[in-house]
Amino acid sequence: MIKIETCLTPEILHLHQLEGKIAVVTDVLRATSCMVAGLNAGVKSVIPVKKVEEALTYAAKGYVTAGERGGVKVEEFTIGNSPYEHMEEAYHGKSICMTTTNGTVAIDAARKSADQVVIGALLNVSSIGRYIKEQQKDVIIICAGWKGNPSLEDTLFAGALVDQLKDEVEITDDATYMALSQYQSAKNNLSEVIQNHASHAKRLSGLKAQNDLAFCATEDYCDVLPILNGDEITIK
Ligand code: 3SL
Repeated sequence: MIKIETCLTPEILHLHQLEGKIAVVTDVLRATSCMVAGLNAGVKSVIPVKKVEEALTYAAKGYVTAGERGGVKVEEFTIGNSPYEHMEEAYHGKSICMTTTNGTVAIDAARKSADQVVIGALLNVSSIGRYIKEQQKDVIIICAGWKGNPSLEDTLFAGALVDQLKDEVEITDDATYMALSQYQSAKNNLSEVIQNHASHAKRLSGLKAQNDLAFCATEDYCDVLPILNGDEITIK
């Protein structure tokens, strides 16, 4: 049976073993939602990097650059971190180099030892579920959280994924069980729960990003499976 565990924040990733596992990295608000939505719309690939300076070296080579610090677009970048920007036609067929406060940091941590890194959001949760059933490998869900703290929206994604897999996986830690029960109690009004209770939703509302909140809370908006290959995330 597939074993599944959840790391609620990258700060405690050192307590988990990633070798041989599929790491599903999520940052529902908003990094992985941007990646999923952009790739689904026609973006060719996403290159996640940890630092703004690194992204600027891609900018110098003519790449589109995207991301934020403190939720706000980095001035020199082409676009910020709204999924609506990532879906714009201007970026179809292009590779986007992206750096964000938590999401790309979690991807960077996962890539060091996981067997595969797949990018999850509520937007593509069923597609991830199907892939895991196909692969029959152990899984770790890595939630990006916010600056070392767990976040409600990423925990809900973990629960949504486990809910789909619950008859076929062995839950090996309390965090996964907590995520599953949190999701099961919120699943009929996910968007409201996220908008009313997630601290990052409140932060983003202050930045006038309310439209992103409802979009990122949409389960199964699309059916794509973004996977990290080398330095690039592409759709399988
Ligand atoms: O922390 C992150 O990686 C971002 O997704 C944060 S924000 O939603 O763009 O503020």
